[in-house]
Amino acid sequence: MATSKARGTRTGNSGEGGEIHQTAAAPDERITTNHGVPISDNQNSLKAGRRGPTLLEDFVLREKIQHFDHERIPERIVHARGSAAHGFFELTDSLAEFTRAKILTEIGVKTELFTRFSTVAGGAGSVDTPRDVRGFAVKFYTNEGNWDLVGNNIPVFFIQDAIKFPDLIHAVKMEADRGYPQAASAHDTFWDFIGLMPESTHMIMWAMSDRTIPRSLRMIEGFGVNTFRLLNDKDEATLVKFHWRPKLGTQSTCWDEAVKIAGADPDYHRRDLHEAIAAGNFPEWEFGVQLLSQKQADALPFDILDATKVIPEELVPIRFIGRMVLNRNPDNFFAETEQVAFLPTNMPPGIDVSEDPLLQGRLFSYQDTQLSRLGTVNFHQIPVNRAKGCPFQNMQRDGQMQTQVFKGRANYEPNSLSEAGEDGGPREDPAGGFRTFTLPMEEAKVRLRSESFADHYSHARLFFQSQTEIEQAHIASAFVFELSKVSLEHVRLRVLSNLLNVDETLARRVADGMNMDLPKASAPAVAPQDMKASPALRIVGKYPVTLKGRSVGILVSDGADGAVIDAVKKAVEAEGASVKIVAPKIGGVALKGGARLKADGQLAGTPSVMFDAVAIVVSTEGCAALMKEGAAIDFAKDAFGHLKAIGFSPEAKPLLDKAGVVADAGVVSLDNKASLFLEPARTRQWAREPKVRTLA
Ligand code: HDE
Repeated sequence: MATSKARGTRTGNSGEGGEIHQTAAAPDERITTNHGVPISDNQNSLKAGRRGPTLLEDFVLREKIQHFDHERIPERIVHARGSAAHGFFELTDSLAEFTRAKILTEIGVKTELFTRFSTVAGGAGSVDTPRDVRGFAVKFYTNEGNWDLVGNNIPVFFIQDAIKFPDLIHAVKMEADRGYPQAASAHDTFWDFIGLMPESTHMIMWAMSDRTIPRSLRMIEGFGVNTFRLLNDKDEATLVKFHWRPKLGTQSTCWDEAVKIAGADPDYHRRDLHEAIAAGNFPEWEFGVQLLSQKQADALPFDILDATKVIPEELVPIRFIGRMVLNRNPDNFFAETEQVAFLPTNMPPGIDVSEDPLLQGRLFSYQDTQLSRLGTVNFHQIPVNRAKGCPFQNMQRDGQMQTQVFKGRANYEPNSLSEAGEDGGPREDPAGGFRTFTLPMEEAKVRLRSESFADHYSHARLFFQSQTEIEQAHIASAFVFELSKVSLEHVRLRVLSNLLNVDETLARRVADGMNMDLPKASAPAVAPQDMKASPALRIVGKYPVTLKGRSVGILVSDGADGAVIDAVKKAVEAEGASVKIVAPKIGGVALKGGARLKADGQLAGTPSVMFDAVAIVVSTEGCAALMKEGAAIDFAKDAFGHLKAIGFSPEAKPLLDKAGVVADAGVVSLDNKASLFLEPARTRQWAREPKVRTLA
């Protein structure tokens, strides 16, 4: 047990109250009950005799245990697993023509923010790398009130109307009777729902793409998904879609790699974000908008109120107007990451919603869910949720966990108390307050879906046909993987019959991958149209070829050449990547010449899936020893299978041979120059893929 004489703690549970080193601690240092009573012994409960039963009287014990018993709050029904950081937003280009929201008009002003990334389907303790959509929620603490932009890393959604959300989520989560699978869409009920809901086809194409197995939270795009409105001083409206673009580019893992990371490091993304920020490598995103007038929107061949549709950048370009930098880790996971409550209804004056029926449902849901999660209407007073940079004041009073102490009698409005010299409290601000767009409407009240929402396949086709060959193969293979976990044959057939409306070759590849005959195409509500391909929808070829923000692992052994290790390390770090030394034992190795090299990770717990590229620098004897270690063989084999660059000292060759690594442009001897390894290390070796796996 740790002891601290300065703090006057005891040496242990020695009975008789233990030995007291120092009788008094300074009042601001001593541990107290929740009500401030100083505690003399935090090691022993109060007992009737040294070996006797514990007494009910022990309020110190009861308070501590009772608080602990109530430590958990209900996890989010969706997006339960999340990681977050503080940062700032800075505007670089003003939208004053379109909006009166100061955050979008005041160039150079830095606005504090808190951003939480999440997976959707798994529980709070689930792993970071399942195939899943990632949440991308940003709370800007603007000086006109909080603005919460609660988006995803995919620009479209599964459903068109909020009334289907509980069904979608029930279908994707663990199956109701058996309680599994956790954090996985590869099961009967999810695909049953997808097959029966053709409107989900576009989103499912994205979900089966590599976007849902990101390399890092620092490397995902973000989208507001729903269409919003900007309102200027004259209350004129412009329709808007919001975008986040990572400075490091959008990067993904291989599926096999994601599966292995789940075992090797369930907290892979959380750790990566935390470590990058702690090291001062602050992740950054560009913020962009697609702006369009109602007239432009009306001319599009799809309805911008339908969240299953994407507005191709080639049609309406993104105007980049600012940046977000995440530069501070949370101090306390629960207080901040867990208690943060995002509300799509949080918008400063000048930003407004559209009639998107998905968004309309969200306007109710988030406030409602916070009541069950945080248990009180006063959740806005929790520090991470509290508006900063502007007051929040109104006539709402009382309620559980009220922390404000209001003065005076003014708890209603209007009042004339100020005429009697009392404080009358805050008033409406017709000029500067939030105003809703005046939307002309005169229609029958109906429970119907707009016919303009009926085309379920054109955008799915657009997405698939805009992908590179590599990405198309990954999409087809992801369908095969997921559907092969579906035990109900009629469900697989229904999905295939829908896919036929997207792209016949895709449907055939998926059917072949399952060794099934193709059924007839399902009858679409509206015949799909071919659209002009949108290369912006790709990942491959779009991300920068760089080592910046990446990580390289160097596997070493006793007797390895320190100069080679050093050269690789220096070259890699000069490109902005981090290096970790992996050794058979955590104490490190004795290099050639006797110098010791410390290890950052032990081989069995630090497989190559943790890195973007690897180097293997060993001695002849070291290599012989490693060839008896399954973990060392897997290190090389997986790096090769996951299309990573492998730099090696000539002594490592037998290990590479045993691991089945064959020569190609990404397998580089470090004999000549360490820097030769850099070029392949900056990207994945896509050309190798057909050699290491059969894709659909
Ligand atoms: Fe959410 N969503 N959602 N969602 N959502 C929640 O709110 C909901 C949707 C998104 O890090 C919940 O505070 C409905 C689209 C993110 O805390 C809940 C519908 C998009 C997060 C809720 C949607 C999102 C949530 C659960 C269909 C992308 C995590 C906990 C109408 C634009 C925020 C909570 C965080 C969380 C409801 C659809 C993004 C239940 C009813 C579309 C990033 O209120």
